[in-house]
Formats: sequence, C-alpha cells, structure tokens
Amino acid sequence: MTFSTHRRGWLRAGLASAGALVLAACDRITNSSRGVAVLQSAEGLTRRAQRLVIDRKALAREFTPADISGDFRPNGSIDPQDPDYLALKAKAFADYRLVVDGLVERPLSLSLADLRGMPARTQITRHDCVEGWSSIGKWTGARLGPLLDRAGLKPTARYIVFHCGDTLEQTLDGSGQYYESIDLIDAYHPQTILAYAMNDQPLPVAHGAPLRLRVERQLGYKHAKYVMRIEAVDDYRHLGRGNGGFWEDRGYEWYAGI
Ligand SMILES: Nc1nc2c(c(=O)[nH]1)N[C@H]1C(S)=C(S)[C@@H](COP(=O)(O)O)O[C@H]1N2
Ligand SMILES: [Mo]
Repeated sequence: MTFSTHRRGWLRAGLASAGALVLAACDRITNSSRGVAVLQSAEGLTRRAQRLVIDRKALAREFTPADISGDFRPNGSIDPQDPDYLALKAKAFADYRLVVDGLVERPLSLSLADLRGMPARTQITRHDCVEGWSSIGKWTGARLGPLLDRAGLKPTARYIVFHCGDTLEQTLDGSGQYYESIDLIDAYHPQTILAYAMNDQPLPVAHGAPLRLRVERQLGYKHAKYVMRIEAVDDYRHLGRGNGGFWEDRGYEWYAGI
C-alpha cells in the first residue's frame, strides 16, 4: 500500500459517518453511468444532511448588555392561577422540585439550589415570537445536556418533553395545559438552558418563574415557561392532542427553527 492510499483509507475511517460509508461503497460502481448518478445523488444527499446537522448545531447570535430590551414583553401565561403553582409561588418556590423522568436510567428531583449548582451558561439573545415581536434578554440557567446526562437517557429516548405549571386554555380534557417538546439535537445544543435568572435577577413570574426553557434556535412558543417536569420519551403522540406542544396542537409547526 502506498502512503497516499493508506492515508486516504485512514481519512475515510476518520470521517466515521454514514456518508463516508456510502461514498466508499459508491466508489465501486462509479464506472457505469448509473453508478455515477447514484454517487452524485448520494454525495449531494450526504452534503445536505451534514450541512443540516452543522447548521442546527450553530449558535444563535448573542448580543451585548447594551442591546438588552428594557421592556422585554411577557406573553401567553403571565400569572398562572393553577392551584399547585399558586402554592409553590406562595412559598417563593422553596418547595419547587424539577422532576426528570421517563426514559432515563436515574430519575431526578432537583431543587432550585441543585439547579444553580449544575453546569450553567449565561447568554444575551433575541426572542422572536410568531406574533411578530422580538425582545433581547440575558438568561442564566443550567445547561440541559449535562442535566440529561446526569439522569442518563435510555437509548430509546428521542424527544424531551417539558410539562408546565400553567393552564393556558380551559378545556374539559385537560389539553389546555402548556407543554412543549424538542429533539435531542436541540436538547444538547450548548445554548439550550433551563433559565432561573433573567437580566441578572431571579426569573420573574411573568417570564416563567421559577424555571423556563431557552432553546435559542427556535421561535418563542418552544421556550416553555413554568417548567415542572422534564420527560424523556420515544414519541409525543400520546400527549395533549398529539402534536408535541400546546401551540402545535393548535396548528403551529412542531419544528420552529430560526
Ligand atoms: N408555560 C408556558 N410557556 C410559554 C407560553 C405560555 O403561555 N405558557 N407562551 C409561549 C410564547 S408564545 C412565547 S412568545 C414565550 C413568551 O415568553 P416571555 O413571556 O418571557 O416573553 O413563552 C412561550 N412559553
Ligand atoms: Mo410566542
């Protein structure tokens, strides 16, 4: 084996992607014209798939303290009246526990002090609501990725569901309780945090106290406020009306990437 072919093989193995395997297999059929077409389309597909993943892992733009909106608009539920929530609020959330369960090896029950002690991130980002307004805020919270690793996701887990403490719409079947879901790419994105502080202050009730999701590559409605429970699931069709979120159940897209 010459140095260059050895090196090529080594590089190929190093790519360690399905795309690399497809390309290697295609090398053998490039002599027929059909083979060339297959190779070209596979190559195109691979590049598009890789670009998609790279794009989804890219960071959302971050701003400077001077950009922070003085009047960050609260939206949707801004003062939940659910009895369980009111009881927690009455004690300044001292009894609050974030439950992490579902398809995890080690279910967790975390106090706010526990959450504040976990790997954290602070970021100044722009929140974009589908209603057509944006505000810039500074968020500090526990990174979701390390938190999920502490619970240990089972191999069958595909989505992370956020169960919220507020009822946004009164319905007979209880489907008016706010919830959201994201996939594991967003769950492990470095800017995906469970925020307990906004603009260096404890998170206000209007913005989701004591804990709200920031998932910065998504539109506003994905940023679940009043998060009480995080559930790892393999499918979300059994929740609410089956579309993965409160607004998704009312016609919005499940994937709201920006
Ligand atoms: N639990 C819960 N989360 C929610 C909502 C809500 O009504 N309840 N509204 C969503 C929408 S549409 C937006 S734009 C943002 C608003 O966040 P803010 O109140 O901090 O501006 O929260 C999202 N998360
Ligand atoms: Mo929104």
